[in-house]
Amino acid sequence: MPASNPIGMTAAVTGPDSASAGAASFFDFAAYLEAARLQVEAALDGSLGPERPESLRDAMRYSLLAGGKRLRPILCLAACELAGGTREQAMPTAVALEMVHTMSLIHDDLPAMDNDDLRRGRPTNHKVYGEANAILAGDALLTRAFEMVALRSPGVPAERLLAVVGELSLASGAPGLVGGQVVDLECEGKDVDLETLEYIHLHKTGALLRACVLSGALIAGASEALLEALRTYARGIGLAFQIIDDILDVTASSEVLGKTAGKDLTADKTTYPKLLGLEESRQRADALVAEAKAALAPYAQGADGALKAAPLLALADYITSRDR
Ligand code: GRG
Repeated sequence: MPASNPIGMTAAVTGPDSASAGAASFFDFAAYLEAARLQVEAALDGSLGPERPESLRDAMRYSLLAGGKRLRPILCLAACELAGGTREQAMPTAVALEMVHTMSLIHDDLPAMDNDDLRRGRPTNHKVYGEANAILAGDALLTRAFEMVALRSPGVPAERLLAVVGELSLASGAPGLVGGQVVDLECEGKDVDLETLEYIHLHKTGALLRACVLSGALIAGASEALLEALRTYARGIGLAFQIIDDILDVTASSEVLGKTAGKDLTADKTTYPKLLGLEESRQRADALVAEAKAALAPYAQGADGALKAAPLLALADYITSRDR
């Protein structure tokens, strides 16, 4: 039974094994997503303390509270719950992940990088606050992210927080976002093969999505077996997410996307549709999502019959069905 959710996509309201488990296994993904999103929005709103000067606080808040799908924090919360933890335990880290993501969007939009005017349906940070302030707002969000984990995560054992700091560092730095961005910029205007394209996206986009699910699970003290399943899940959704992003860049409007559509073509970037065509790109995204979901099959149903992995399974489907 499809349901339209409040962020503009059609979600399947389904359990992970609805065919065999019957009506009791139905999971209302639209309701789940909206409730989690509202909790994340409230936590984000409360996360920026009395930053001084006010101009810095305004620039940080402008981008952090500009909307967006909040997919990364929701993935973190869902992974924590799958591993037996609570939303309260994971929320500071979920906020931290959205801060890192927002920082990367602010910096990506700068004239020295992708040079864009529109993000999340509004003028980009540097268009409103100037380039220097946009860089500094990004820097402040990045460092505040680590503060959220290290100093504002009550009730989580210190060694688990240390592991989360490790994942966040790997995802943000040269082994993740920064490395992927550098290769992406170096490849502009060049012919890029599928292997290099995959490298770019596993680092630029995939690394942070991986950190989201791993850190959520680490907070709850997940087993190595579950962490390994989540690494496979994250690889699948990370690449699928980017393939869909590439497809939407050519098929959706700037109005719906909230960012400039057709950007990859004008920046002469290699994309999945350019290498594989639209149809094969979509098939590849579907196959990656199927792989991601298969990795979580052993965790689909808890001993108590609860649909433990339902949110992560539905989030994987959402990645390919989203329209923005
Ligand atoms: C300074 C440490 C440091 C890193 C910056 C700029 C940069 C390095 C990396 C660029 C990373 C980047 C912008 C990747 C694109 C990821 C992507 C597909 C973003 C869109 O994500 P959505 O669709 O956006 O989830 P919303 O707005 O919904 O959150």
